[in-house]
Amino acid sequence: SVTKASTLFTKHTKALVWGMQTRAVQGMLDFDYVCSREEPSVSALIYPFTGDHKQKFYWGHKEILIPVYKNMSDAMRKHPDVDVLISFASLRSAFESTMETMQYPQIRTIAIIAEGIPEAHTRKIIKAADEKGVTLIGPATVGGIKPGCFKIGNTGGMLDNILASKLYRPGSVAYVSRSGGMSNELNNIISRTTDGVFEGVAIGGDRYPGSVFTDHVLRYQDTPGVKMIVVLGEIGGTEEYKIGQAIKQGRITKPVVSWCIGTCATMFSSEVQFGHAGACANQASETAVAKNKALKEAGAYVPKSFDELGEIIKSVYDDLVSKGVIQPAEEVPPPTVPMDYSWARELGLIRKPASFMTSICDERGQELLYAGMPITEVFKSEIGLGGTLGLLWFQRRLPKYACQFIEMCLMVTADHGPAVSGAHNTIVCARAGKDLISSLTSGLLTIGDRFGGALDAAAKQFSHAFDSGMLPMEFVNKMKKDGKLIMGIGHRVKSINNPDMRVQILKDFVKQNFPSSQLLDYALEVEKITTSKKPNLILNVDGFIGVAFVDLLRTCGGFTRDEADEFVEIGALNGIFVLGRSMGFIGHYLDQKRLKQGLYRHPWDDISYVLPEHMSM
Ligand code: Q5B
Repeated sequence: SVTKASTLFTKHTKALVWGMQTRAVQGMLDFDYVCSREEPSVSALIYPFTGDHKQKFYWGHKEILIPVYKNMSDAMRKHPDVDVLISFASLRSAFESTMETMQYPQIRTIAIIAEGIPEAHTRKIIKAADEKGVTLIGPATVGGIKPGCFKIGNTGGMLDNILASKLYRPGSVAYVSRSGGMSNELNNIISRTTDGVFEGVAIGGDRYPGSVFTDHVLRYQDTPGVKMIVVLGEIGGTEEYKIGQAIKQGRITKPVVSWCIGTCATMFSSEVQFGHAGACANQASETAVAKNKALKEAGAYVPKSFDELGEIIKSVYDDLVSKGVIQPAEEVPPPTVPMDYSWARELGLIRKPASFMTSICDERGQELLYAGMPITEVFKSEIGLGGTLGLLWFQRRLPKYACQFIEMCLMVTADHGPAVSGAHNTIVCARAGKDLISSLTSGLLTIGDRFGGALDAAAKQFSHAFDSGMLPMEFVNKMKKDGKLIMGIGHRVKSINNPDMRVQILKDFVKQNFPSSQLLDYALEVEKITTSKKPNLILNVDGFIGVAFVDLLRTCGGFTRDEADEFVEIGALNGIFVLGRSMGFIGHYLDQKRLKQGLYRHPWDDISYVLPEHMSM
């Protein structure tokens, strides 16, 4: 097999990342930045599921674009200086993509993050890597870190962790562990007890890791910057014995502090499989206790328990400092990396005025809330459409009769035939080939003072007159004097001789259920006066709903007087007609489509052309 590199990473290492792991890549770039690297360590991403494009990342304060390639060949060709590939491929695609990676001689190190790759595949990958002199880190690992130089993916955790463990500059202690999680703990312990980490690799917990403890320990032995080595082994396998042998043979001369996790396995009567696939002792020699003993006998510094690991590391380090082997470097503060907005917000470090406010609905949590009421509760308490409208429009859980009244209003306003302005427009629009939304809105846009949109104005005019103590007759006379129409009075086809049953139905309900109908009663007195003048000047459906709604808001007990007035003021009531009649307009649209009605053209004989006479000059 070809000799593998002993230095895997430098300040100039460039990597390709396989997989769209944008958070991990940003973590690597932030690490690079605090290490004062001149250039980002990630040259490009490979992602076979989208076309070639560029992805935005931060480099310190600046935004940069990093290319994403669909094909590995393009990435390799365009970035010949890359010698590391970090593979976030899934356990299903990792084999194929890693084998493909090894076809490119420029790649000297591959980190494989995926867990659960079939062992047969891993063994084939290892064989190919040995033949080609490629160093593997993983599978089933976060990877590794070389402070001041390079970080694989998510190793070392978030930036605050990197800073706390001083991983932005090299120390003198190199470590190798199986577990990625424990490598974070080692970063922490080593940074507290020594001048810091020189390099750390987590080889992964599989039975067949791509590189083994000895590979890295020997590299560290041959690396001048490394002054002491920490090995965090675990139950399962016999790799740790090879380190013991290398110490005995004098191949490893640097102090080795070592501990094998899993000594508690002796407390169990049967074999214990720990978290990692390889963490199981199949024979006595594979137990953590046996391996710790052997390493101690070989000359490694072995604590009595994991708790003492930090103390031993410290005493070995202090000894090296006192002998002058290690001369701790002066601390240089790292450059500041701006914190991500979302993270800073989560930590409560920043605040910003929101661009908009909302108070009716919250969809962010596990369950949708309507005015604070979970959607399951909306259904459980059977508040219906009226109750839902009460929550979303009025932010109140309205009494049952109020919910019923709202639903009745929606039902009576749902349609009034094809001849009314709005339905006519919807029909014409549908017949011109337009879609549902265009046809619906074309109908809705006709709703106004004269047609269907008189609810708010009626509510305001009648309540203003009533509240100011005007007698019904005084009100009618004043409106006439001012030359104003009374909103909610009058109908094109309905009259006292042809009463509007919709209004009658609502009236019966209000009389039976509302605690008070003062404004309605006032409006009915006005109606008596107007109909005495002309029989079609009835309190129409708009006017009825308008005044009855004022009674409802004022007397249902859910609103203060100011709140009730505010809803009228801001125009909530026309919404009832708009919502109800939308049902009808949609019905007319569908009807026209179903009846396959062609383009409508108004007949000439129904148009009176009243152009000015042609004038000759
Ligand atoms: N006069 C509704 O008018 C209509 C008067 C009035 C004092 C009044 C008219 C009006 C106020 C707005 C209103 C909602 C345009 C109506 C609706 C939904 C619908 C529709 C449907 C559905 C009808 C004749 C004479 C004149 C006028 C006087 C009329 N209204 N005086 N106050 N309010 N009302 N809109 O029949 O002396 O002869 O000059 O604007 O409430 O839209 O089904 O069709 O469900 O779809 O065209 O129900 O009342 O009468 O304008 O020719 O007036 O009565 O001053 O007096 P008409 P006009 P004079 S419900």
